[in-house]
Amino acid sequence: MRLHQGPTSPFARMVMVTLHETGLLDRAEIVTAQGTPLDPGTIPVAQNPLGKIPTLERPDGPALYDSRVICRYLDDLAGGRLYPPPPRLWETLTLEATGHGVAEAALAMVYEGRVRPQEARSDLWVEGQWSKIARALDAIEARWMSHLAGPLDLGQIAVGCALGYLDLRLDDRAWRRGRPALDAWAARFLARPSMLATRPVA
Ligand SMILES: N[C@@H](CCC(=O)N[C@@H](CS)C(=O)NCC(=O)O)C(=O)O
Repeated sequence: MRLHQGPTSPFARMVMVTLHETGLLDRAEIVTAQGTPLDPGTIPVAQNPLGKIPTLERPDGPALYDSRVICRYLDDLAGGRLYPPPPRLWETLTLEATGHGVAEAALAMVYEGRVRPQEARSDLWVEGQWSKIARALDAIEARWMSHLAGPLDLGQIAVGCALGYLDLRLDDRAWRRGRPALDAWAARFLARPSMLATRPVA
């Protein structure tokens, strides 16, 4: 397998953490790729026409994307420990989607400041993205702490990687303020060996 990924991408990190947690890291060649919506750069568009990382090339089938598909594929290869059976599965997938939504909104804020042409930037739109993140983190603090305390799954990995991305790129927003339970969980989760091994390098 060949994984195209980027050292600061929260979505690529979800896949890298899954490789660590499933013990499959040795089976994947890790290739660094970089691109933006304005220029796909070294992202393999022949394998992923959306021009995004992560993308996983497989020896025995078409390339896989996006990160949710890749994580599920890797977990299946490893025996299926990180997606529990229903009914808990529905919680896991919803929490995973919440982590993705936070990462997507954060990436949109970062692209607005770094990639979108100056004259097209909108503070109002950036604040709209932050509102999504703030609401999602409040919901996790209020309703998801017992799930986060349970056995490791892709919901936890997605939330952990999304929070790591907020620390990396939107530290000034101080997401921990007013969310003590999530703060305490993140402190423990970010110290997992798989999270330490995949810390983003800016
Ligand atoms: N939903 C996708 C999102 C992937 C994504 O947006 N990756 C970013 C890097 S963090 C990217 O490739 N950006 C380039 C682009 O959007 O053109 C996933 O989960 O894999």
